[in-house]
Amino acid sequence: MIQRSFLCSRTGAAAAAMFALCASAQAAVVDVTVTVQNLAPVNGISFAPLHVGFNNGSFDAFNLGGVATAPIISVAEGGAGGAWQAAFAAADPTATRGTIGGLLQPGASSNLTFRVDTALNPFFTFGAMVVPSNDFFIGNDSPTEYRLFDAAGNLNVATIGIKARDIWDAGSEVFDPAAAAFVGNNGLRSDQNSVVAFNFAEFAGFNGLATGAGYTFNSALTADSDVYRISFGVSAVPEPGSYALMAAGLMAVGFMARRRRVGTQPTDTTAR
Ligand SMILES: [Ca+2]
Ligand SMILES: [Ca+2]
Repeated sequence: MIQRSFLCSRTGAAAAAMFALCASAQAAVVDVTVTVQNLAPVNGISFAPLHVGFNNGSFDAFNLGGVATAPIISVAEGGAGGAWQAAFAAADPTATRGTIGGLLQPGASSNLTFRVDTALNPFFTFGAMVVPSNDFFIGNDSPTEYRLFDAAGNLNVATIGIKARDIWDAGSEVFDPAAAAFVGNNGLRSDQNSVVAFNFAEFAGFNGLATGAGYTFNSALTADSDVYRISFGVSAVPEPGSYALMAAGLMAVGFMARRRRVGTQPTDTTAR
């Protein structure tokens, strides 16, 4: 009787510990699939690859009304984003960063899955060049605008919808169809020396030009036009460590149960 209750409490404590460990691991780390969609009208704007970072909310790439600096210019002029990624890594070394897809034409979508620590990196920051343009981009001004995960690790934001009026002009390169990415010669660009502002009207200035993707551009945008959507899907991560711990716990429970069963048998007739 004493031995039985001892076994039960030990088994109960071990199980509780295992569940606590597994639960915390699942709450903190998840796989997040990010899907991006170009919702612009046919033959309208396309998007360069989307640069993203799951982060602690400390990296601020630009400000409305402020002079664009190298990180956001690397996104807005050409879309490569090298300086943006480097500055992000320097500001927030434990952020989970990446780049999704290639050139995203109207109607197209792409996705990529990231393993994210939701406690360490609850915020989401993004940036992509919009083409054709000299220096237009999409992105979040406030680094804490999109808190994807709450303290318990639950997904708070299912989608981020972007309209034409949300598109930024970096103010770093003069509007010039001859020098614009996707329709012109990038080598001809010249400095604008202005500030970051909202701007989608200039896209109409590219109407009728042949794009690098082969279609003839026609903006067809109004302020309310949906142009881009970012969607988030979360799935649990199987934790090898937790499984090993659980297996070890189950083996221990099985061993103790077997020992108890053997110990309660009056005689062992097969031993000899
Ligand atoms: Ca800002
Ligand atoms: Ca500009």
